[in-house]
Amino acid sequence: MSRPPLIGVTTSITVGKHPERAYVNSAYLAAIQTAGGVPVPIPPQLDARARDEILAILDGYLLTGGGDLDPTTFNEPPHPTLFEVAPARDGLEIALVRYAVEAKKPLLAVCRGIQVLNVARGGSLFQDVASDPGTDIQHQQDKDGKPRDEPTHPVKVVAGSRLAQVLGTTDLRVNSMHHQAVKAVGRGLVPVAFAPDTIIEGVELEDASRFILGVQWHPEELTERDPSARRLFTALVAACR
Ligand SMILES: [Mn+2]
Repeated sequence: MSRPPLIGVTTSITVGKHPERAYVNSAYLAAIQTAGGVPVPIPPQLDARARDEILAILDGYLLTGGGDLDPTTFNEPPHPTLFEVAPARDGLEIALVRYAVEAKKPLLAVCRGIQVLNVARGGSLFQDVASDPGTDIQHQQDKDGKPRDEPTHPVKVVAGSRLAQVLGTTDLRVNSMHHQAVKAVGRGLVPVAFAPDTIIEGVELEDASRFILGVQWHPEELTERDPSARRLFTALVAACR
């Protein structure tokens, strides 16, 4: 195509505030534009008709970070530490994953996004990593006042995976701002990156010809300092061409 790829970027929704708003961190929009794509924010307030119309026009998708998924999406009772649960957003993003898989369009899923990707494929989540499964790694570095763009724990990527190929490395240090994590892995997904405590930090679709990748860290905050973070976005845009 001659025009640059249009990349749908999912947005957060204000929970318990009035007026209700959709919003997205600028870092996602900057990362896509720097990589040559055109970001198109998708608000959770779209109805099914509007959602399907916009999804069909877009060339690829970026699932962004945010609050916790409603655990009813994976048939578990809610944990008391759940925050910013937004069923409208869950519904739109789960529909988006199913559409991307069926329509064979590229998808990069960041932080909450990897969790949505997993749940949309029938997987489940640890609802509060600190207590279940429990860990001595701080996966919520913001709680310690660490800046969002500062790497905090190592990740090992499976050699030969699509993710390793895209990142250009199997060893990296990542930032970490997640309350939850992938537990049971969803259908057709392969875990391909791990923190030292065995928490899953990356998944991809088994079908290696497809660009469906999820990472548990926030590469959009690391693009200035880490070439592997930039490569995730340039690879997404390239896969959409
Ligand atoms: Mn982490």
